[in-house]
Amino acid sequence: MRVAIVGATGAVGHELMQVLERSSLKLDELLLYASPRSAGKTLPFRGQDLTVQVTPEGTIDADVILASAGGSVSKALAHRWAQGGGVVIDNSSAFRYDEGVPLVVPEVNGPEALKHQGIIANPNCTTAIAVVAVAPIHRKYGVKRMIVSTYQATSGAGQKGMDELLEQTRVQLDGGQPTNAEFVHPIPFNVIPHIDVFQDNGYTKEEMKVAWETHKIIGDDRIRVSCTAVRIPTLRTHSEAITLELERPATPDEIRELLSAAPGVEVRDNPGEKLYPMPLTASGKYDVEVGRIRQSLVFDGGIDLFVAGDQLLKGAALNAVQIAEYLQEQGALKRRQTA
Ligand code: A2P
Ligand code: 11C
Repeated sequence: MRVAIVGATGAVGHELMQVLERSSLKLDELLLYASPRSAGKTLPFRGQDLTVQVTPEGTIDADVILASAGGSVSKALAHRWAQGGGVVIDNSSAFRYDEGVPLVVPEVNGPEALKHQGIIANPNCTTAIAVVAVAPIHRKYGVKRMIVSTYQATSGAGQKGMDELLEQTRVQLDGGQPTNAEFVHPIPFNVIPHIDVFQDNGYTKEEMKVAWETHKIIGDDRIRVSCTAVRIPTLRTHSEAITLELERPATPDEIRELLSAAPGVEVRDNPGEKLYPMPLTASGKYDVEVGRIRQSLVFDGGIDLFVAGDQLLKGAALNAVQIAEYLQEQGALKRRQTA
């Protein structure tokens, strides 16, 4: 089987290679693509140096094409890459809301992936991390309302975002004035309640993605979702405070027990031992940490919790590879017949 990574030199591309090294995918050959700037560069994979090539504008001769080079590149080229019958698993927001394009978190709605017509969308990282915890609760107790406040790492803006945090922190510590390019304001020692563009309703697009994508992944658009998305000066894990109003009341113990058995979740919830989700412990981890589980003081029988999930892993690269693994397990990785 041949797998291709488009955007191999980026932050998610790097993680895709790490995750593929440990994956159960029966991978015979890996093709690496990026912009012309990176052509000829080599990247190590399984003890070999693989050469990065310029991203094709036509068919990619691979069974799985993991794309993470941004929405405009995917929008322009993904359909052409898939013309050889391979499946594109796209990390951008280009196709997420299109009919006929499954939006998949395998633990939540894996079978949707089998309905693809050449492209499967990987969700927004904030949403993917939230639904791993919220979907099992919805299935058992019925989520009526979901209020989310996020603490999002600079990795959400790619390698350049993480570089800006490190470089501009040094500038500020040296007494200089930090500047900003990837973020709308300087990020060191700051929090910025503005990710992506503002919509007519006063919410940002990042905030609306949490609502739109939660509905599509969980498959229930009756859940009322409100999100405040905030960038914080951390490197790579998104954290989220989530309040849930439930149709059927649940106790914190019941939620702890439910989530302890949920795939992709690590319950980390022992305040007496100072154990709760944090970027420090969740970074580099496949599971999403869930803790601070407590009874809501606002909604009777509702639940408050806190999650932390590695934005580059479950929020991007890991979820994409898990989709490919799911297709393989289901015997659905044969190339499609294309006209
Ligand atoms: P390059 O490194 O050659 O610029 P990140 O999200 O970390 O910034 O990474 C973005 C990824 O997308 C990089 O691998 C980058 O390659 C790639 N990329 C950016 N623009 C294009 C393009 N026009 N065509 C193909 N790949 C692109
Ligand atoms: C961020 N969540 O943290 C964004 C990055 O819809 O794929 C991912 C944007 C997306 O900036």
